[in-house]
Amino acid sequence: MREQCKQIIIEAGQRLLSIQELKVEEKTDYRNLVTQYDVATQEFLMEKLGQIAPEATFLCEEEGEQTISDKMFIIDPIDGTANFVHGTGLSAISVAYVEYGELVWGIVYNPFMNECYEGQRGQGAWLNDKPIHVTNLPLQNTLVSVGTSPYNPEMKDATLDIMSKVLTISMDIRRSGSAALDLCFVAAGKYGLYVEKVLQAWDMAAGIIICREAGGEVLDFDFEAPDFTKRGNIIAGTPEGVSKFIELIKED
Ligand code: LIP
Repeated sequence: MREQCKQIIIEAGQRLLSIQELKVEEKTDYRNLVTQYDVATQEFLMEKLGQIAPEATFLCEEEGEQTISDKMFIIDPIDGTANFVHGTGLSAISVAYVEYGELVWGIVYNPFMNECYEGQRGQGAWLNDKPIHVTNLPLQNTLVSVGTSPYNPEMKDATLDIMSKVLTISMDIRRSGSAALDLCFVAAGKYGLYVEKVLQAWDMAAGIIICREAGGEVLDFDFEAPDFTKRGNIIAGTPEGVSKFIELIKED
């Protein structure tokens, strides 16, 4: 099933490489954007994935079905929409498949960098069909991504506090603008840790299973497994990196 769905996701991603004039609209405010390609990609994925798993429901970012059930897809048609609008190349289609409340597999495909990340429960994680694993470097020798919760400006001070803390225990910080890709960068050993508050289910569901299957630990700010069907916070990284970060925030 994952392979069939992957081909559909790749087809959807390829369509984003030949876009015409973007029609950009604001959702909640001037930072939270949507384009006709977000909506068209979501509609394409719902139609084609629905043919593979007709009994599954959909929990998707853009207007439309947001139904939680025993068998469901959780879809962000374009994670990193602001990046897509500004052409930075860091945007991805994120699809997770869930059965009876458990993540079964996740696929995050960035067509702009031709990177397809996958993870399947109990089977591992891959980048372009090659196995991936979190880094074995100590946190201080790794790059750390900190998300800035741009749709929630009330989080600014908390985010800057996290950045300040993380700078003391890592090589440097990065901010990509795509939660799905940040989780995959941890899985592929590019980052040692990724932290962000106020993410939606579709930002994180696929990246969570990819990161876990690559040996990463993924928790929320209550130090529990995040509920990937709801809005939440993410601490994801190597077990050592997550533990060091939690030690740091517990000191507060
Ligand atoms: C985005 C995330 C990003 C986060 C933004 C937004 P979108 O997803 O991937 O990390 O900081 O708040 O949620 O809206 O581009 O699909």
